[in-house]
Amino acid sequence: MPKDKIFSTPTDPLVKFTFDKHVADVFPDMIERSVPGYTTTIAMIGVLAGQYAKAGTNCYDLGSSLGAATLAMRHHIKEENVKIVAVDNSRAMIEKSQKIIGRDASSTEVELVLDDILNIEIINASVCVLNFTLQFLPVADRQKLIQKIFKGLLPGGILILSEKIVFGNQDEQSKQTDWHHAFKKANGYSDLEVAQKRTALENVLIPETLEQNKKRLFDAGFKNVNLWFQCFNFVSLVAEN
Ligand code: GEK
Repeated sequence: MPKDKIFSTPTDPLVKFTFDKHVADVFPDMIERSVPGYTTTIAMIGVLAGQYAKAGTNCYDLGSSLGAATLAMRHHIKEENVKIVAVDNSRAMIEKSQKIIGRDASSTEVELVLDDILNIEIINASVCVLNFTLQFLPVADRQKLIQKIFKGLLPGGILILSEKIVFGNQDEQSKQTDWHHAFKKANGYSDLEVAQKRTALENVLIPETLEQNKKRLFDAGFKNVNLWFQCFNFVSLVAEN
């Protein structure tokens, strides 16, 4: 697995973080060492998809990157005629994921789509996944995306929403941020890498509170919203329609 060294040398001026070829090339290492619990969220997306995907429906992986959640779903779905639609607006990610998914022999159909998740249609869906993607959308666009997902889900369908979050309480915010940085350092990132990545992500990754995320889901019409996972300032929710 190629190692992420993108922010290892001092860079001035730092450019805004984008999901380009350099990032796609090191993405599995980057996300595993940066997002506490990432491997668990991927594994449980598979488990949940195995439970909720219905025959003859679509499952959506929105902001699919290299297709880790798509593959997890694919390995657990046993129902017939399910199609997984994986969408990402990074050409580098889609091209690389095409190769990775091409090497996987499972039978569930996968369609890769290079587009903005705000543009695509969501129809006949039993499972939708936003695994650390919503945080990269402009805040003003988030409600209409969640609304579109709600409308595209069949009765009994679910949205799995994983996000980095912030805390209303300043003391908790500062402690959880410290703990997250300690996690990154324990995974081999230097102070410089942590600091430069943080700056590059400013106004690119915009986290909200758990309450704001839950409210958005309820406002869209979801009946039940359950927190199934939290590790420091990273959470995952299951919303049922
Ligand atoms: C995983 N879910 O491995 N439209 C489409 N894609 C987008 C958009 C958009 N508007 N904005 C961002 N992306 C993956 C991890 S990474 C999370 C998701 C992270 C894409 C972007 O190109 C990138 O591939 C992904 O969302 C976010 O389970 O890097 O922290």
